Formats: sequence, C-alpha cells, structure tokens
Amino acid sequence: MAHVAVVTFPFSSHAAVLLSFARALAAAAPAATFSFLSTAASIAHLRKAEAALPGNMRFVEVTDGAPPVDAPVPRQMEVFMEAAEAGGVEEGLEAARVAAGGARVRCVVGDAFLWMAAEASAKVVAKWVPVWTGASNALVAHLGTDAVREDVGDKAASRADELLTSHPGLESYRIRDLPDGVVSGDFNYVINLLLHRMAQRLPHAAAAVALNTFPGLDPPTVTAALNAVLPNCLPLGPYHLLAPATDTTAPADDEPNGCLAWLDRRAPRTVAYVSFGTVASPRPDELRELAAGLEASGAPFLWSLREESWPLLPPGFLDRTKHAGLVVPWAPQVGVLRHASVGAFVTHAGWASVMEGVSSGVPMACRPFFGDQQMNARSVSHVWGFGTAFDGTMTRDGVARAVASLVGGEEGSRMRARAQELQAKVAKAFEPGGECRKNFDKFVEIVCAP
Ligand code: U2F
Repeated sequence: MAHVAVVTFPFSSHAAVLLSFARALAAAAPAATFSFLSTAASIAHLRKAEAALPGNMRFVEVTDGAPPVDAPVPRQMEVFMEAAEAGGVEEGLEAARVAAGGARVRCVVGDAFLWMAAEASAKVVAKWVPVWTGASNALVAHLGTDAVREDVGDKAASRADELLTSHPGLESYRIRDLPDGVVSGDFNYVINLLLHRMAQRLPHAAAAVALNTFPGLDPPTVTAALNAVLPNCLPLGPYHLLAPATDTTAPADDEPNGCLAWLDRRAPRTVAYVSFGTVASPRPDELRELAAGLEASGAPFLWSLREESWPLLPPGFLDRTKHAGLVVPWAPQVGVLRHASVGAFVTHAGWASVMEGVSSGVPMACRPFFGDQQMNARSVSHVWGFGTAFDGTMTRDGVARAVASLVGGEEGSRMRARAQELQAKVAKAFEPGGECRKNFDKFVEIVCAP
C-alpha cells in the first residue's frame, strides 16, 4: 500500500489549495493512504471551512515552531520555516508513519514553498514531488534569480522599464514586473528567502513538478525554460478543477452570505465581482476610491471585503448602494466567477484568482499589491490580453472606467472573447483524455509508484 504525505505551507490560501489537490489525489488513488501534514491552527481552520476528509486521508500535525502569541504573520512564517528546517518536516513524516500503523512514507507531495521537504524526503528514502501554486513565468523568474541578479545588479530602479529580453521565458516582462525578492525588495524577507532556496533545490531534488497551468496558456519560451531545468514538468491546472465535484445539488441560499442567490437576480454579464484574495488589502484612501469608482460605474457589484475594512468605506456607501451592490466578508469565489451574471473581476491577480477567472471566461482588472501579483497582472494585460492592469493605485475614475469598459465596452468584449478562448482550452484539457487529465494521471503514477 502506498503511503503519501502531503505537506503544506500553512499560510494564506496555500493550505486550502494543497488540500483540494490532495483530495484529488486521494480520489484518483483509492488504494493509497494519504497523510495531510499541517500545523494545528491550519488544520483547525481547514476542518471548519472544508468538507470531511476522504476515507483514505488523515490530518497529521506538524510543529508551528511556537511563535510568540500575537506575532505578526511574517514572523509566524519565519518561526514555522525555521522549525520545519530544524527537523519539523521529518518529525511530521515520522508522526505520519506511526499514525498509518507503521506504513513508511514513500512519497512526499509538497507545496514547493516548503523546500526543506526535499532533504526530509531524502532522509526517509521517499520521492519529493513539489506542487507549484503560482504562475509558470514566476517560477521561471525564481529559477533564474541568480542570473537575473547578476545581469541587473543594483540597477533595478534605474532599469525598471527595460524588458528582460536576454532571459528565456521572461522576454515579455520588464524588470519592474519581476516578483519581489528577485532583484528588488528585501532578499532576507521570509518569502523571498524561501523562494530562492526552493529554486536551488527543485532542479536536482524533485521527481516531478506539478504546474498550475494548462497547455496553451504559457508562451512556448516559458514552457521551454521550465523543461530545460526541471524534471517531469506537468501542467495540470487550474488546480481547483482537479478536485472531485462536491455537492452541486445544494440550493444557492445554503451559502451564508447569499452571493449566488443575489447574482441570480442580476442580468447576464453585468456584475463586477471584487476581491483581493486572502492577504492583500488596499490602504484606506485607496479603498474609498475603489468604493467611489464602483458606485460611479453604475454597474452592480459583489465585493468580498474582510469585515475589519467595512468601517473604512465612505460614509453612507453601504446604504446608498444597497440595491446595486452586495458587500460580504467572504464569497464562494469559484461559484461566483462561474455565474452568468458576472461580467468583470477586479482582482489583486493572485494566481489562483487569475486561474479561476480565466477558466470561467471572465475578463479582469488587476490591482497587484506584492509578490508575484505584478507579474501576473502584466501577463493578463500584455501577454494574454484578457484584462487590464491599473497603473499604480486605484482611483475613482480609473475604477469606474475599467469596470464600465469590462462589462459594457468594446475593449471589454475583446477581452471577454480572449478569456473565453482560454476557457475553452481549459475545458478541453479537462475532458476525459484531455491534456491536464493525462498529466494528472501521470502525476498520480509517479506519486504512487513503488
Ligand atoms: C497568495 O494568494 P492569495 O491567497 O491572496 O490569492 P489567490 O492565489 O488568488 O487565492 C485566493 C483564494 O481564495 C479564494 C479564491 C482563491 O482560491 O477563490 N477566495 C474565496 O473563495 N472567497 C473570497 O471571498 C476570497 C478568496 C499570494 F498572495 C499570491 O500573490 C499568490 O499568487 C498566491 C499563489 O501562490 O498565493
């Protein structure tokens, strides 16, 4: 019996993505046992938000390193990564073995962020099969960090608008579009450091790499750049489409914030859906500009906004817009983006959000904040053309224009057509026998092989 450990990076949306990935694996390999390793806090959160685990999967706790109470998230990440490196992952694998009645872990499927899983797997003589949750071009940038740093040196600011034409796979991006920590930002910030370390290990230690993309999305130079250095690159995304279908027979009003029922009452392709994912948050003045822009656009809007930000909305906004808009603390985003009434997506361009939008054929307006988001926004606006990107912060007029154009303008129609072309490619890749299905089968085979 194969025993597979799935290890997560227990912050932002990463653990939920890996859990849905693990569910797909567990369904595809019913004879195998899966241990899903995460911290106690992350497991508690997943238990609350997610359906029960499949019968062949169990949660196994790993140490969070005991960060001080009320430590800010970056500090929690640092403490967790230090503990993971100092043996936390190995201890987790041992706990998984014990919990599975002594069945040794033969394969470690892991969020690529957790680079120390490479060493931990080698120690227990298991394969390491990382899962990359971001975009392929961002992975090219991380793998090429040393070369790009050598080229750019300390001129990142003065050469910001220069295209990276001499770096295969990065030709369409300016130096300013590179993810934080490649040539700018604090190289010692926990995420930047872990991405650099991950990139040093992937080419030599991984048995295969799952990519959150589908054939036909990445330009050939990106695919070639990855294939040149990584073994068994398997494009099998968007990952949210891998999980076995959950109960779609539940009535829409089962959803606590009533988003889908609210959308049912709007005309097709008229609504702007707004969300900036699980971490990013506009500053108060920008939030007010966004609110004013939505109001000025005249388009109905559904806005997923964390509750602590509601007091920052312009005075009277919620009351004035109560017929045209719905502000909720959390929306069932995948279902929302699939809904026929949604005509535009105002997003931070987190990679899962971009994939969920494009696989539903929804054009987007991107307001990137940090990390890989600038690069993703550039891809949306300049490489694939199914959306626009704000130049800097959002203003009232910029938002009103972007939304009106996406839901009703000519440019918006072109962008929607482009998104729908890619949506059709996703659908084809996920048909039985389609490329993503085949790549996922290959992934399962690698993971379960003795
Ligand atoms: C980090 O991303 P985030 O978690 O901020 O953003 P996404 O990758 O877009 O993932 C957000 C997920 O949360 C879901 C949504 C996505 O699956 O459907 N969601 C929801 O269901 N309801 C809501 O109201 C709001 C969100 C990072 F910040 C990014 O830069 C990276 O690209 C990303 C991937 O590594 O991780």
